[in-house]
Amino acid sequence: MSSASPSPQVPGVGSSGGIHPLVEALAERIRIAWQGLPELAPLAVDPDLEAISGSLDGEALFIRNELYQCRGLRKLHLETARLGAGLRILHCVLFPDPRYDLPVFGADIVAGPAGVSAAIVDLSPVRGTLPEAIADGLAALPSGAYSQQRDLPGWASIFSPFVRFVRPTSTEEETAFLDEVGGFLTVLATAIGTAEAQASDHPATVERWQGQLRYCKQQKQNDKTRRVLEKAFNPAWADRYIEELLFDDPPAP
Ligand code: BLA
Repeated sequence: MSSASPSPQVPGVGSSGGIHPLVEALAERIRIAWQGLPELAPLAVDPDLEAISGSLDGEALFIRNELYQCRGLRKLHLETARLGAGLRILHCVLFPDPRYDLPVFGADIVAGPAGVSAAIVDLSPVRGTLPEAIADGLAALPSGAYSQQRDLPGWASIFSPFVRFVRPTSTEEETAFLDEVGGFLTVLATAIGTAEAQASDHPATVERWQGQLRYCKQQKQNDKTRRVLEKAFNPAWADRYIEELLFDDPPAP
């Protein structure tokens, strides 16, 4: 197996092979949603984890990471990647500041040469169930019709009853998924707009922090993510990337 050596050059996102149209469109939708968030500010990221490029068996590899924080969210993370064998990935997680009663937003798209195999979006509770206003907001969203629903793996017990996990099989279904993610982001943005911080040592804050620890622990059980990163780079690098960037333990509030 050949492996790429990660190097800190900024890759040509959108050129040289490009990324999948759904990945591109959703990334744009997410970036636009972020612009409306209060006190949005870039979050420092280790330069050698921010933009990674290389090649695997002659194919271009790249990972682009965009990280921000805002009032109510401690870490907004969008990753767009092309990793070997034409695999395109969008990974987005918005981690709340645990002082706020907000859920974790997560979305993932995995596309291969044969099309999109996985598209998932959720607002996941960090303390029992979702805050009522969030659950009501999600319940009121129109839901798309998909011909192929997918079953969640065991570690996915962190997701809410509103989680959407599908394999879109047409442009119409891809558009429906895009709109659904847009709806989830609007529900979250509305909640951020009215959320008030509780004290760092409030028991509810501590519980929400523990809920984020659990969220990260469960996500790290997704062997599919690890396997792809190990193959494209190497096991030690994949481990560091997962532990330090994708699902690093949240700092104590
Ligand atoms: C599945 N994630 C996958 C798959 C791959 C990746 C290759 C298998 C595709 C398939 O089952 O069709 C790979 N995902 C990645 C990589 C990254 C990534 C390499 O994000 C990042 C570098 N995963 C997440 C988040 C969620 C998520 C935030 O990172 C949800 C909010 C979900 N991915 C998720 C789920 C599966 C998946 C539920 C299906 C797992 C399974 O069926 O076992």
